[in-house]
Amino acid sequence: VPDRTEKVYLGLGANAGDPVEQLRKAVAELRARRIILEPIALSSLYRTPPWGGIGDQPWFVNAALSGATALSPQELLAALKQIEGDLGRKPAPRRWGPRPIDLDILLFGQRIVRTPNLTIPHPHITERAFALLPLVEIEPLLADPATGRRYADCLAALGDEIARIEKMKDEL
Ligand code: A4P
Ligand code: MG
Repeated sequence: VPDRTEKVYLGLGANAGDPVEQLRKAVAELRARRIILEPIALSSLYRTPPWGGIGDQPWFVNAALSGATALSPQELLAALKQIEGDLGRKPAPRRWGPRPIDLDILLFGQRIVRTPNLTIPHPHITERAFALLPLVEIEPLLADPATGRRYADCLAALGDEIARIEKMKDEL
């Protein structure tokens, strides 16, 4: 085990191909490539309606995980993009189109990162029930490092959005 690791939280999503299988493969690759190290916590899988005015497209399967990493934020982003590509994701023809896998860095320790290609905490996290619900499941007391606001409170404020999300019987 490397002597310097940080705890990170990733959001996983897919709405093309076999989403559950894609998410399982992504987790297997994160482990096999030692991008995410034990202790790893996995959320349930959730079926979620498309968010963000992305038009008529399939529902997503979303999940979250936490684990340790020895990588820097930029190295982690590059490693996630590598896995996305290896799992068949093409550079998107349009923004927010259907994707076989989407791996987002939700949180990286307590760090706040604002660079042109990387924003942590993830920019839309507090508005997205599909990201918050699995995140709060694995870490109920987690708070936003920038504002101190609890993610559980952000989620409660989204109200009716939560009701549309379905917890799945399948697991990661
Ligand atoms: N980037 C910046 N910050 C981050 C970060 N914290 N983690 C940059 C990961 N990437 C980050 O992302 C575009 C660029 O964002 C990356 O190249 C990276 O440099 P992308 O995943 O390649 O493209 P995208 O996903 O099409 O765009 P974007 O804006 O990241 O979309 P999101 O936020 O990923 O949202 N509805 C439901 N129900 N479930 C979903 O999972 N996902 C989206 C896409 C929309 N609606 C959804 C879902
Ligand atoms: Mg993304």
